[in-house]
Amino acid sequence: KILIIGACGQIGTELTHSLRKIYGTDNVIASDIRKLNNDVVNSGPFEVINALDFNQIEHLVEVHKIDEIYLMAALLSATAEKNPAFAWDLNMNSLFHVLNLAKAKKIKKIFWPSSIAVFGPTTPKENTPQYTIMEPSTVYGISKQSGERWCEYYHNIFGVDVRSIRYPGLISYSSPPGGGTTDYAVDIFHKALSDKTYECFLSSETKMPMMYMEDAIAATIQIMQAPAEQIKIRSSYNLAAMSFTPTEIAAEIKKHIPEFTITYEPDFRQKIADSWPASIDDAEARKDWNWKHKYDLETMTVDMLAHLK
Ligand code: VAH
Repeated sequence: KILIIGACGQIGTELTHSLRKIYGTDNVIASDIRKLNNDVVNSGPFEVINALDFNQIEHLVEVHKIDEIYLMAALLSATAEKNPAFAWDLNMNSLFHVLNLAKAKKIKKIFWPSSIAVFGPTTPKENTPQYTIMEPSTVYGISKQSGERWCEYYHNIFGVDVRSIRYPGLISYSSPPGGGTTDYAVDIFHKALSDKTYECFLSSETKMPMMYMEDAIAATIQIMQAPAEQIKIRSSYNLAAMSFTPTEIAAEIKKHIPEFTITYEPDFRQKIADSWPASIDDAEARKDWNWKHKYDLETMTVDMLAHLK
């Protein structure tokens, strides 16, 4: 059985639905820090747990006979800058708890999300390679880089089957924009429909790697279903689909909502965005477990607007 920790988050929400479709609702236990009244909670088994409480996680694993954990709980980049100590604690110690359960053979497999936030201002910005300089300058990025080191260590030393993806900015219609710096690309759709205008917290030419949530979920399930011998990288795989600027996504939305306008008021998140790559080289993921994306800016915009209308 599968346990998703952080099932009410941006990725967790969609991941829960997709995994339940594949493995059956009763075989996918959703959990989060609080019981929200949403369809993840109401559509199948749900438990309230604190990702920082080892005993709570261990108890769930025993009671539900869990053999795989998807650990999706974390503070994202912008939120983490406001709560550095808690962000480090949550992002790191929840990972140690899950890694140690696998080390003790209580579970068989782990998925842990990393991020393009592991790259920093000294990383080559275009077509950022799998192996390169990584000096993350955000609390979130530092925690994700450290987490990658520990995943690889637990695999090499204790044989833990942990798999990870460096997600780009993710865009989805099923959860509201969160504490991510890339979440302007989610909010812009909501505001385009409700207000016909959007005040963007990044400058117009801020180019970032992005991906539609459907692709991100497909990649997550693909890497977890791949035979272990195909997973050559046990830190975390670069993954890419598209890159665009606020100007470009605004122009795409205007094709559907001609009266839409955008203004720019960069805030503290500009510095975070400027520290990240503009585009990512994900050749290893495409080679090792034949990853390929489906959605580009045009098809994503059509799908987002269709679901949010
Ligand atoms: C964030 N959406 O903005 C996340 C992600 C690459 C960005 O890690 O913090």
